[in-house]
Order: sequence, then C-alpha cells, then structure tokens
Amino acid sequence: MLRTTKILIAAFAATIILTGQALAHAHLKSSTPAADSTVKQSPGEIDLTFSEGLNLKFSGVTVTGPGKAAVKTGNPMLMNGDSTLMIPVTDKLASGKYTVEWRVLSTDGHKTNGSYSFTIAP
Ligand SMILES: [Cu+2]
Repeated sequence: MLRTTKILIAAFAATIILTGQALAHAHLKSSTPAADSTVKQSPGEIDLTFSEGLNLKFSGVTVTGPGKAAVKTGNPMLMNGDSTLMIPVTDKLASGKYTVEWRVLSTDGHKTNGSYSFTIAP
C-alpha cells in the first residue's frame, strides 16, 4: 500500500514536470511600440506578438499613461495566425510614459499576463 502510494506520487510529480515542459504558454515575444522604447509619435495601435495563438475572448490589455490615467483603446483583434493581438489606439497620446498590462488566454488553455512600458518623446 505504502509502496503503491509512493509510486503514484512519483508518477504524478513526473507528469507535472513533463507537462510543464511540453506545453509552452503564450509568452510575449515582441511588441510595437517595443518594450522600454521611446517613440516620437503617438502610436495608432499597439501590437503584441505572442509565442502561441490566443483566444480573443479572454485576451486584452489595459493601457495607462502619465499619472496612471487610463488610455481609451478600441476592440482588440487577432492577426498573424492568432498570435498577434492588435489594439487600436484612437486617441492621440501625449508625451510621457505608458504602461501596457496584458493578460491572455492561449489556445492551449493557459492564462498568462505581464506588463511593459514605452515612452512617447516630448
Ligand atoms: Cu500553456
């Protein structure tokens, strides 16, 4: 009985480790504007490219500007084989530092999130 339990625990642990390696979650590969970059003009859109396809329904971003002010964004769209999340920015953004907080659900059913900043030059 005890031996069986040990074997089961070992098998369970191995499954977790192997599953973790086999399934790649959606990681942010690149973005426009790029992370930590300074751009000269207000971007018309924000593009986030991930390592995996996304589920649009459960993916989105929150953009905040100088003074933590929320930036109005349009409805996100998927491009590039569903791995690029495109968020229209309709307002002209003033100079300053902006933070993009993203949370996505990849097609393998895993949620990931993160954030990065870019700056619009004066
Ligand atoms: Cu995953």
